[in-house]
Amino acid sequence: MLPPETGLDGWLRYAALPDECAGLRTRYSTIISHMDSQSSPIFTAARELQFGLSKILSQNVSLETKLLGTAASSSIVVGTIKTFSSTGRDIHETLSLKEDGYCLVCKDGKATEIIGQNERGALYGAFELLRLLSQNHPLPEMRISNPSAPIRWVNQWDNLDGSIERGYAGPSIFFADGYVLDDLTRVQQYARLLASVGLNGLIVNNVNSNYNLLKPINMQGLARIADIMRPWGVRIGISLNFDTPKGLGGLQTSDPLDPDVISWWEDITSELYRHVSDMLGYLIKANSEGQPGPLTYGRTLADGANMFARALQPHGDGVVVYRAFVYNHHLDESDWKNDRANAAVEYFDGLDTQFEDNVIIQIKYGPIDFQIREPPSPLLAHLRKTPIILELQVTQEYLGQQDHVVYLPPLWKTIFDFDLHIDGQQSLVRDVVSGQRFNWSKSGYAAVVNVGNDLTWLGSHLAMANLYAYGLCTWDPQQSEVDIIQGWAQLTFGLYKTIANTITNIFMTSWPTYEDYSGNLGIQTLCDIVTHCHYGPCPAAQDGNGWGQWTRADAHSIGMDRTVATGTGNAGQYPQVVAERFECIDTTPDELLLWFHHVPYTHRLKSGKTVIQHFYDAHYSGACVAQTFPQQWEALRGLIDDDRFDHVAFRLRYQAGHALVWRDSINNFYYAKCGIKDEHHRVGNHAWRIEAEDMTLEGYEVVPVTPFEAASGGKAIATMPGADIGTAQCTVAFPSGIYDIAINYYDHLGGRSQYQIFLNDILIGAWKGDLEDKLSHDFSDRMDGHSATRVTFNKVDVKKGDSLTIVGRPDGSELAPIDYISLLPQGIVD
Ligand code: GCW
Repeated sequence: MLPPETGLDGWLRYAALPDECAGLRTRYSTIISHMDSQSSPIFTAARELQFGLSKILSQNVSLETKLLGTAASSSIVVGTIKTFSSTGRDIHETLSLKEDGYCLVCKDGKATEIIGQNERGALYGAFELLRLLSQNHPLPEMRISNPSAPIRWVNQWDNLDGSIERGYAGPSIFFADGYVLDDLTRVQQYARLLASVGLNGLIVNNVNSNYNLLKPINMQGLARIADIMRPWGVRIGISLNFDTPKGLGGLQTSDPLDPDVISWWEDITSELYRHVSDMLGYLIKANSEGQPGPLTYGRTLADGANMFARALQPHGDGVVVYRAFVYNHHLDESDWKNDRANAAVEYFDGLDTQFEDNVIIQIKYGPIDFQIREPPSPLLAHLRKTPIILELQVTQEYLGQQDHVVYLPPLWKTIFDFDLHIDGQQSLVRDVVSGQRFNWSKSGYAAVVNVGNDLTWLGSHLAMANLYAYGLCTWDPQQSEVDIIQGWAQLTFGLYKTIANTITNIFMTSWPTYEDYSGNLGIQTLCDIVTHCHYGPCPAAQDGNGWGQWTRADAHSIGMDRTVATGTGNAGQYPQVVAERFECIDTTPDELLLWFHHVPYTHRLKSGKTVIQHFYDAHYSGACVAQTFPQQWEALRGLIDDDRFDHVAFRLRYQAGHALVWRDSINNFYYAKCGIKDEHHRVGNHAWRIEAEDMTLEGYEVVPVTPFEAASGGKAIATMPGADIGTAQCTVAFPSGIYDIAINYYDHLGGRSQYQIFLNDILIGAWKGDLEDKLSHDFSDRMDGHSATRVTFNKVDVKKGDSLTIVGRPDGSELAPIDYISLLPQGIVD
């Protein structure tokens, strides 16, 4: 049996190569580091190589620090262009290296050389060598590798109290109870993971920032974080609250043009640089979702950004990253012209030339908010002088919160590869972001990652693929997403072909599958945005509020009219070629139809299907594909350790059940709205289902569920007030046979109910409503689309006339709620 693994090392496990492979590799004797300072990434690289070789090849290699002209062929030499040239080495091959790039030279009969353009580059080259060895790949005679963009950062939305906004993996590894943690071991391990995939910056705290971060004791804490991350080439920056001068400084105002405010920020900035001499700078969320900002004081966004920019300028290369996520969340839906998607361009238009040189605008990939599918933000096409950072999410806020597997690079690529046709010229988003299109020297990527102190980092082993892929995509956005997964799967789980193939199959279908059952044709992820959970289905939540994530669904039609001719004009915010494509229904791709157009449910897509039939079909096929994930995963049993196998298997089974909850909720909701039947008679017809409310109840009562579509038939059962047990019984009316028995129930916060199911008097299964202890997503405290879930007992021999009984024991406010039972003949999904 393979030893259990926690996931803590992520893809850096350095599993030993099988003897027959390891025996054929070079025997290394010495690693020569050109630097001996503990804080130098070169020294880190050398130590990582020493550690990696001891594990991958079981070779004990000595580490020396010296500057030598020639080294033995069994050595690995690590340094920078500068250190190599100082040894007299002719470094002509490195001419094309860009910031953070590296040159890896593995010539037969010569020492292996890792030549970084800078110290970080040397570290990235060392990780590349270790990746190649771990995967037993041949080593290149010479590989020059450069990142696509200088900024490759992560953002953490960690709060000082230790919670993490949109984090699904436990509390913060940085903060607790208002302060920076004393023990920063996990921070160091995080820096190692980030560096291993070429990520070079981290914003440590939530963009909804707390001004106590700037208290002296926390500045000392920030210094400790920076010190721990520096040897890994990861620099830190912080998010600021615009009102800190008032809130912490005791000033009367935080007006960015007020001289006292300006000098307050200058002083604070100097103080911060005394603690963190290489600070990246500031990330600012202002005038967004209730946060204060320059508009609060009648100033422009540029006034606000420039105040910080000027405070940073005396201290080196610090930048202000100003988020474009500025919008009014009290928009009036009754006005057909209102559109949150217009906000960024409206707020930032005209400001392009007004920003100081060290201001960068951080733009979420889509115009709204990390939805399952969005077109690129139109603001990406509006800035020429001011560089940008493209904001992605690794944490799966709207995409299943790590409890549904969604491999994100295929989604990201729809943005990277999109041609914005700016000024009539080819302008791929990735070329704008890299700085190439407008000759920016500082631009790039940021992803909200939100790792927590769970040993898996993100709450699920599979979700780590997205962090790994994020690093590789920012290095080279054209890299094949399949190659990325295969590399990740091998490094994370081992070299068997079945592992890489199975994971590739699941991953490459995961995003389209999630789109199929969560929100089609550009309608957005139809999750609950009103309770802020952003998890389970609740299509009604999109409309009737000021958040502006509207679908405008009524009894006849659906979609946002974003055309210039009759709608919000959003299509017109794109450069002409793109604007014309989105303005016209015929040239708008089906997958974004409802993003740009309001159409009847009977509108025919290019596929020939109507919109409503596409909804029904996609939900059925998506939920069906999700059922195959746990089955496919079975192929890995015994090939990987049981702990990680079981952890993933449990989540994939959960996902398969929740995909059915999604399917039925969305289909029931739209069927109720438009009354158009499913051509295939599936929606509302469940031949193998027994509704709990139709069973004989004792201690249980029938209760309505809100939203109605989150329950089969709109109703469920819950134990009666005061009852400590309830039973629901029925007589099986289906033909005798072998059935999978699935029970749909609700598992919410407030208690851990217990359940048993009996066939006649024989116990065939028992379970607990304790998913809150096992899964990572945000839970609600009631019966709804978040809490609806399923447990299945396979292959039960059932006779017609048998008695089926569920016994539920409530706990706290969780009243052992049950929705329905399905008796599924083999091969039937419902
Ligand atoms: O979509 C919203 C999230 C908020 C987040 C905000 C943002 C940090 O639901 O939790 O706040 O985006 O990006 O600022």
